[in-house]
Amino acid sequence: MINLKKITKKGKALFLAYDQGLEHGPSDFNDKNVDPNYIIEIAKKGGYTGVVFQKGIAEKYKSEIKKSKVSLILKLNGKTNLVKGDPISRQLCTVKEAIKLGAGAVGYTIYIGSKHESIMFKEFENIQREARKKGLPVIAWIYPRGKSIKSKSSRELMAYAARTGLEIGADIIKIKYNGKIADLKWAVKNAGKTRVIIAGGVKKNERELLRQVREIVDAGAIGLAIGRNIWQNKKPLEITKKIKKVIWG
Ligand code: FBP
Repeated sequence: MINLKKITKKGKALFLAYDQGLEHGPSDFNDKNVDPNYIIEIAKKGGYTGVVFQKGIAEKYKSEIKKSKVSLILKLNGKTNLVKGDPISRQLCTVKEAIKLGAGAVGYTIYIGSKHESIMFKEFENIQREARKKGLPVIAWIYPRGKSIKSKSSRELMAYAARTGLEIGADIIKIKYNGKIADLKWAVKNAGKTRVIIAGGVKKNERELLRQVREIVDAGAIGLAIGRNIWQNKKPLEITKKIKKVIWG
């Protein structure tokens, strides 16, 4: 089994996700959170077990990330949201480069159901093999997307995403929660020994967010990789503290 100690605490995880500048564009940002240093500061002061960046930010802010002592999770692929149709996210960085940048884990997004999924599976295969050799954990963001998935239920898709992660050799999979705890429990079961974390999604009110975190923990997921709900919050450290209390007690 791969060692997840660098990116977990007592077996649980809280990652601060900040790849939205590429995935969504600057529309997610304001004057404060547009600055990667603001995110590094939250990750450090908030005691996050990892911070997710693309290669460019990891390079330009290398010394600040190192100083923060927060584990770097390097996203190895990405895309903008400007292209429409079945999504494909291609590799933008190698495992070797990630290690050079000090990464404690690497991440890769696969859009299952997209007509391009086989290309992403192929890239993931190479990344997973390379990461295994170096003892680096691999986190797969698995999002069902594309024309072909329209008729499938969210329960079926969530469990399929989780199971895919186990089948392809991910150490952790990041999936989206449909809001039904019974469905998430089933997805976690399908992931077997692969750990499950949940994406934050669009910013919601505090009560709703904390209720979801409670359910995520109760369903057996090990935590979250969350972005907008933290750095779009006016008091990111306060909300972080509340989330941590639910995860770690
Ligand atoms: P959020 O907590 O902000 O949703 O971030 C989680 C995340 O998985 C990011 O890593 C990624 O950029 C984004 O969500 C993908 O969102 P989308 O569903 O729009 O593709």
